[in-house]
Amino acid sequence: SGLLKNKNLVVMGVANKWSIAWGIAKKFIEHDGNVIFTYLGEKTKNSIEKLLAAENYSNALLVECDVTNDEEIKKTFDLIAKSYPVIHSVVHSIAHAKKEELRGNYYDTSRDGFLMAQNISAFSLVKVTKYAKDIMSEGGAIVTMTYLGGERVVKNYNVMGVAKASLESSVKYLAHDLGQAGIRVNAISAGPIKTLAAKGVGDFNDIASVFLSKAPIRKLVTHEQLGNAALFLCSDMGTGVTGEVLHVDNGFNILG
Ligand code: 0WD
Repeated sequence: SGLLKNKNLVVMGVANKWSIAWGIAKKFIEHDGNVIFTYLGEKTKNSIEKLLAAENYSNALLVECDVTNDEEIKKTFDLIAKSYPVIHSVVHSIAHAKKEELRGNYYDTSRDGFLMAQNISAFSLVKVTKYAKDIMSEGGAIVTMTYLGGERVVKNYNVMGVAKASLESSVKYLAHDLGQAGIRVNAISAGPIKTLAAKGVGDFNDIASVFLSKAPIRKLVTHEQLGNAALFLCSDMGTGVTGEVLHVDNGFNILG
């Protein structure tokens, strides 16, 4: 049977069928997990409902959650607790920056653009963790999505790279906070994959073609591979792993 049998998992950040979060959710469903979705905006809710109907998984709980709003994050987990008094995992697959700041020079980043990227892409994990942990009474795993641009300079990634550095550091501090509660906190550092968010990054196609020609395994990573990594981290296979940034990037990060 599935590796997630009897586990309740919250997936945040499905926007459409290309979303990394959808690849992860499908894998969780395949492994018998009970998946709860949070979404931003009514349009997104409709598209998740369509995706779920196509998977014959129509009874999922869907909760609206704008992660810039503390009160809404709290309400989200209060509402989830009414149907699922215990959850075992949260997948945070959310990021946002101003499109015009994902190109050109980093020094041109605006103050509000910097704060917005940090707010949505990094701080949100902190608040989500704060409210999720209260219903993770059996322990479990929190997983977020990051990118190499948080460790090194990747052309055009700019303000989002700095937000990912903050996110990866938050993963370590949160892992430290919650280790004794049996809650593991990890990040998956994904190779470039064509999604709506990726389209916002300047010259994304160039980033993808350099990746294709140089990664030790000369392929783009797939949604399924990212789903499998999240499955590992969120299942009992992943016990012992916390505060980690797991690269699922066909080895690209080892190159100098
Ligand atoms: O190459 C890639 N696509 C990579 C993505 C490589 C490595 C990492 N990642 C990361 C992203 O930075 C992000 O953290 O993976 C995560 C998921 O991104 P994705 O699957 O590539 O993109 P997408 O399908 O657009 O999902 C991100 C979603 C938003 O979509 P839009 O396009 O509408 O901004 O994050 C959600 C939203 O659904 N989101 C929010 N959710 C709640 N509250 C908010 C918000 N304020 N803002 C954005």
